[in-house]
Amino acid sequence: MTRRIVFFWLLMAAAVTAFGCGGGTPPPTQPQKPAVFKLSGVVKSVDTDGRRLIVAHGDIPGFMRAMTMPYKVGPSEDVSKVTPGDKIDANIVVGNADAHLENIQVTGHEDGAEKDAGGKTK
Ligand SMILES: [Cu+2]
Repeated sequence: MTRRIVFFWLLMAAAVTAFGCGGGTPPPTQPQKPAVFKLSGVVKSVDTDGRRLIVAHGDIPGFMRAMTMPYKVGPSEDVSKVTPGDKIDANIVVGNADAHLENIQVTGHEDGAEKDAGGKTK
């Protein structure tokens, strides 16, 4: 064991002593802060009941290359406003176990039709 590691464990022991440890229960593990990436793409299909979109998206720097793949939709999103062919911007929120889309904004349609904020074709 290096001196640095011994010092680390001494610090940990001191912290446990200082803050107490609730009768030996381990401290709660801190949930990892989710990473958020920006997605722009075209919706290929919508699974309203399963709350999933298949999206053909461009490169997402630091996350993945351009590809077509399914994404879960976050609980606060209105899936019904999205239809196949919509162009969307969204955040991909990547947690420990999965990823989902939030802040889905329909920015247009691949046929060029504009949509209003409610997702209806103008
Ligand atoms: Cu992908």
